Amino acid sequence: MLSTTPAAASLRRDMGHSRSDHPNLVRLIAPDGTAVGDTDVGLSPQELRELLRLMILTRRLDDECMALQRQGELTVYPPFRGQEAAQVGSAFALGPQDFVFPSFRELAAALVRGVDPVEYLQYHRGTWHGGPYDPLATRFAPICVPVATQIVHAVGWAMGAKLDGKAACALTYFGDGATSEGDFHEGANLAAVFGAPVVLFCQNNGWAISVPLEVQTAGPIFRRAAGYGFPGVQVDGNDVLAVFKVTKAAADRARNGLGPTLIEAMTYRMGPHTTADDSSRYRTEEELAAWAPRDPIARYRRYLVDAGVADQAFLESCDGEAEERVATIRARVVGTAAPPPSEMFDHVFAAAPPSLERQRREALGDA
Ligand SMILES: Cc1ncc(C[n+]2csc(CCOP(=O)(O)OP(=O)(O)O)c2C)c(N)n1
Ligand SMILES: [Mg+2]
Repeated sequence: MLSTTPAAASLRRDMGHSRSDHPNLVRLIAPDGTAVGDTDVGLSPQELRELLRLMILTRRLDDECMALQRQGELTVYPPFRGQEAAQVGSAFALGPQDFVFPSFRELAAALVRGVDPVEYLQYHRGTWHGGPYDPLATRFAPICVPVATQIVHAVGWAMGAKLDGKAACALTYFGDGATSEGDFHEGANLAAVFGAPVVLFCQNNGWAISVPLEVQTAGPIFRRAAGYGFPGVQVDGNDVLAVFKVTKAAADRARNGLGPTLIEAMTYRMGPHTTADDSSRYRTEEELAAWAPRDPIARYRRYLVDAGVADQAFLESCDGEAEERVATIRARVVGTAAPPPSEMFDHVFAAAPPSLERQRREALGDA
């Protein structure tokens, strides 16, 4: 396990998760809620409020999932606290015809896309493999734990969409750590050569389990796009409007036949890697404290209230709705029964070979 040494910490400042280090970072709302760019991104006041409502709801759900795991109702859970703007802003920018290829930390994006969170959470409850939601109906591919493999799935889907003449794009989520995998390179290169309509959306949350960014990657991730021959953009991943804007532009570009875009959303994982991880063993309280004031929800709430788009009554309704909806989700998750043990022998062979039949009889005790 790697720790953050003083040298690594100073490198971290140089590589930076802060704006001064990256003058090209796209940011429309500063951490204190003031507008620093053109915040007219083409959304109506109702849609602007919807972004906040979704971030409040998904954070409340994320908290509940942590509690459900601690109570033994989920086996393991990877929280996304801190990454709400990156996921909500990007998923909100897609059209119904587009297809999302997630990693394993995108419950917020799933909810925005209309995936039933109870069906999604069956994966983490261990009651079904891969999530029983219908990927075709929701246009949200199954949760993908093998790091970076979803990138090549997305590129393949996008190449197919292009061959079929569909005006649709794929968007794939992956982390900073995933960009060290061959699948990232292979997917990006293939997408470029074939002009595949795909958005490569990297949530750079600073860590790949206990490996900090500066030990993982020596240069800014978004700059790699230039080497493949397509645009790369770095965005403040905790600024929901900026994320929406760059993702919408990348998706429009892809659907218009102009090929891929790499988006690097600078964000931070406020929780542990998963419920099986103790992040206090490898990162400091100071680092967490430095990210707290950059919270994506507090910043956007402040902006909307100051702009007169949201009022106290709206904020209270968001909290109330989140409580209610999450209570229903909890009850349905807890009420999901384990499948019968016999199911582990199903779904592999159309006609089970004798050896499997024998194992089935031994395991289930039926002759
Ligand atoms: C191919 C592969 N190697 C290793 C792992 C173990 N693993 C799971 S998540 C993870 C780190 C991923 O980091 P990053 O891509 O930054 O995503 P994040 O967890 O920060 O969202 C690793 C190494 C895995 N699941 N798949
Ligand atoms: Mg990461």
